[in-house]
Amino acid sequence: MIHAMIKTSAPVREALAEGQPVVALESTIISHGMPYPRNVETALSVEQHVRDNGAVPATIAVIGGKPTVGLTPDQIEYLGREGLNVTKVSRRDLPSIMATGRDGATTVASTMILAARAGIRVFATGGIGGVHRGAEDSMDVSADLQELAQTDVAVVCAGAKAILDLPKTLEYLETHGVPVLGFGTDDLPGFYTRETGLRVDHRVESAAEIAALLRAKWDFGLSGGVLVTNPVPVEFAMARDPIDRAVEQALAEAQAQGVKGKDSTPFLLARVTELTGGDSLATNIRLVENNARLAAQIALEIAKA
Ligand code: PSU
Ligand code: MN
Repeated sequence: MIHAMIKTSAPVREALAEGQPVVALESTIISHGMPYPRNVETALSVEQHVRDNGAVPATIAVIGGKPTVGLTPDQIEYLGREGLNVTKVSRRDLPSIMATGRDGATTVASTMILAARAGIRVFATGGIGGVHRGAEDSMDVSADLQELAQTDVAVVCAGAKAILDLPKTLEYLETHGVPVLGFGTDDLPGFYTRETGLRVDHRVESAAEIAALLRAKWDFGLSGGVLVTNPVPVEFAMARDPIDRAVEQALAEAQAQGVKGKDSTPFLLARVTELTGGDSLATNIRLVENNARLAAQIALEIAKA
């Protein structure tokens, strides 16, 4: 069941062997998504939220070339401290990092790949990558979307940041047959904000309902992922104006500095965090914890069946 090339931690291995609920967590959010030391604190707190809700956390990365499912606190601290010095690893980067025995932080795409090969079906993060604004010229579409199209993992997120072209992101997911669920909402959440004015495909009200949909999809052989969007709790949501302004400025700076390719998302994330001050980081942390909670509940429902 677990791919022979994957290294698992003892708690994750035991949970999987016993059919206990496990939730995958990514590591690019640690190295490239938040500043040190809040990134490390958040990663550890998110793991604790998974445990408090009855599941086993499996933070995922490539360590010394080994796809690793279940990091130690020391490994999380290392990835967080190194930050941008750690290689950001998406699907296309996995072979070289593995073959050369290096370390890498996994994106949503590569975390899905490792989770699936370990037999984990539920994954919590903050925001996914998507179709970038101006993609009609740059063709910058995150590999996260293509992974959702093909890998059998449910990804719980708070939507996607407005650094992206959200209508095009939804179109891409529709084309590739990826269901976009709204947890207690008809409106696609916008990461820092609860609403975007765009509609999700299907509203769901409980973890049990989500698990039933996942079973229907996978039992029927409809391969690929599901995007579960979970709005940030009201008390932590931000107003749209300051976020929109920060996003516009960050995008203008990226263009002026010629930032592109895999550097684009980390650059935009860091600039939006800097421009909006501590507020947006606090929101970011709370929404990932909130997603960890829901993911654990979904994993529990799947394990029951
Ligand atoms: N969006 C966020 N925070 C993040 C990311 C995206 O709000 O940390 C990270 C995730 O790891 C995601 C990756 O998979 O950026 C997408 O990068 P790219 O657009 O280069 O595929
Ligand atoms: Mn890209």
